[in-house]
Amino acid sequence: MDVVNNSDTMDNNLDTVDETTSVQVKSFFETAPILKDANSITGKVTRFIDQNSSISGNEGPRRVVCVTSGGTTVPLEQRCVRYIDNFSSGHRGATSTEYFLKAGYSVIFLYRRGTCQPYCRSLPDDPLLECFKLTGDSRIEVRESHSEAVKSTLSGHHAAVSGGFLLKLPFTTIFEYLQILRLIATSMKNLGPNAMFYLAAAVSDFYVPWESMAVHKIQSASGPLDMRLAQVPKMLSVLRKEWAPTAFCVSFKLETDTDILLEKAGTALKRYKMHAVVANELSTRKEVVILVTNSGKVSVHRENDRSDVESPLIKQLVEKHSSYIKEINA
Ligand code: 9Z3
Repeated sequence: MDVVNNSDTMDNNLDTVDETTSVQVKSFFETAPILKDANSITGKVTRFIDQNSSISGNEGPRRVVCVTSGGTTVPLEQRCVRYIDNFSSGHRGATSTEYFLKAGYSVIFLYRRGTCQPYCRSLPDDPLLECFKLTGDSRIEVRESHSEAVKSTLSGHHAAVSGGFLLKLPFTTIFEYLQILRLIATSMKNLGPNAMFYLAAAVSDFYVPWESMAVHKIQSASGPLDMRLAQVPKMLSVLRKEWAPTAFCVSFKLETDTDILLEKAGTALKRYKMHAVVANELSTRKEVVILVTNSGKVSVHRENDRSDVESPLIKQLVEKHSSYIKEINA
């Protein structure tokens, strides 16, 4: 595969997106396939934000976080038969959502269809088939062995959804993901510093632009496949500078080579003006992450192998978000 890898130019301007990124972003959205159900998604997001921003507690207006989760796909054909995917299970996003809800945040959970869902971690992979059984008189019963897991899933999920604190929005492709993220971000702009972005989704770096994509299934009879992938424009700087400039932004940096992880995380922090970057290595990502901010780097570990690294991580981020809100409002 011939990968087009335009090297990033360091963007030194604090307030505006550099010209090249701006052109790439514009072209990405102008040529992307139209987002299905855009009106319905906009309606859901607007209602959710209106309802939650009108709730006030001891610490001011209720905070709203957009948690992104799972991996984006890159279609290779417009009538898609094949696509490029990545490893992300959505565990990080789903688990973090539970801890944000527990900390009193409302959550817009932007997740890849079919990946992990909040409160469902303790359920078996096929809950309907394994958790339930049919009784002799055709009623459905929870199997004793799974009743605790089902109870905690139902009660957690019910409290969040029926309370109106959790909005779940699915995506599959990179085109859907970025269009919905933009829609959410521009709607969250009015929340000012009470908004947070927690960008845990594994977002494709390369894609096939819609207009240069084969319409029908690519034929194997033509021999080996040469394909040109363009670079996905760096949306983090646009999110930060244009879509929701006063929101608290946390991005993730994933590497498999620990020697370059912290350097790359530090660069992302500065280049995209993030408030925090969570650095993680593929094989240890459930045990330890490193929280990189302007005040330094802190390792965050899970307490034991039955606990979640997201618990101390979200605690620290909530504290940092509180300081940020105070600073902005001072
Ligand atoms: C992460 O680094 C997440 O922590 C994981 C979580 C994807 C590793 P799982 O879903 O894994 O629980 O299986 N997410 C961000 C990865 C990413 O695409 N980062 C971009 C980059 O590294 C910046 S936005 O360039």
